Amino acid sequence: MTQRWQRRPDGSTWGDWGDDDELGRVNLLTPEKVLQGVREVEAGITFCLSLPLDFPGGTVLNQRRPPPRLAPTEDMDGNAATFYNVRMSEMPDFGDPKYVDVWADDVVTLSLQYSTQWDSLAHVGAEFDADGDGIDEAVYYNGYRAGTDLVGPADDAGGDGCGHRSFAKHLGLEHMAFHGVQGRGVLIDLAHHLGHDWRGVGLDTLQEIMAADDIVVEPGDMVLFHTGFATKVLEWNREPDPREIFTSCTYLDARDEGLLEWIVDSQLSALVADNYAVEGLVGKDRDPSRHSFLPIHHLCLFKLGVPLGELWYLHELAAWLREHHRSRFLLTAPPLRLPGIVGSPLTPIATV
Ligand code: UVW
Repeated sequence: MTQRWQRRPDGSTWGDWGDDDELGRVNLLTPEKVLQGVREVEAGITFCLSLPLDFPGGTVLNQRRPPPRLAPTEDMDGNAATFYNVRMSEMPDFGDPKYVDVWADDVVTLSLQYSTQWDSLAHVGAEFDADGDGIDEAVYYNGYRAGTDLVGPADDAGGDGCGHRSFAKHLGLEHMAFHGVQGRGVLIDLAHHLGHDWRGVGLDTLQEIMAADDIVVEPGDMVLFHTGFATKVLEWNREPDPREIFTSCTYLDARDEGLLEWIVDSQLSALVADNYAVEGLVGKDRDPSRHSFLPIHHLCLFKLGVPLGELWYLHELAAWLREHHRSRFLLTAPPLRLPGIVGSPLTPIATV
């Protein structure tokens, strides 16, 4: 065990699960929490909580994240193999015409946070004086260091000898994948109560909605906010309206201190929404002090160790739960077990 910090951020969970912990509040997904989720299964109906991964379409939402490019694999000469029509007899060293097989193989270039995704604890860190020398350094959850534990092409240690040019030596999503992301999900239906106008939701409104729908969040629950944004993304059919995509539906109001305290106190294990970033990108901030651009990312990923789910698709699940006067379900949502990844596409499943 190596303690990587002398000072931890106020209100953080650093060290609570050990000096080498890389899971944060995912540790609260215990066997008992899985059983609590399983006990919510009554009808045996499943809901896919992912958008098709080539949505939202284009790069309007984020110019750094292009849509996936799917292609056939190349043959041994570097030519794109004929998709669906590669016969064994045409493959090098397998030219025996007695084989009947035809083959399809493909490859994708995928921005891991293009669509339905998990953000890992390696996604957002902060400049913070963790070693107590009076100078801020770039650190992540539990004191893991940029340049040492999370390396990029500019670092001497960049690359892992396996062709990865930038990766999380620590805090990557493979740890969550191996732990297994399963437990009780709780859906809070903002869209039903607030409609589709672009507005922030603070603690008062959240508590009113939770009281109206009889929702209780307990430690370890994974909390999902339905805003209706992903439903609009589907309606735009890969051609999102460049103005509406930034001004539709609700988001969590990160400037509401009470809401941030609720995230801390509720001990939720994961925070998920069907919108772009859980919180809003609300434009120029007049506060001149040094602070986080996205306070909920800072609180969850950097301080608490709470993974964020974004652009999940919650439309049918929300409708079914409302019809049956329920808010809880079994959620199964592992990321890819690809070592070193900062974000991951996934196909979460809700079982009711
Ligand atoms: C933004 O890019 C704003 O959010 P995220 O990286 O969490 O998707």
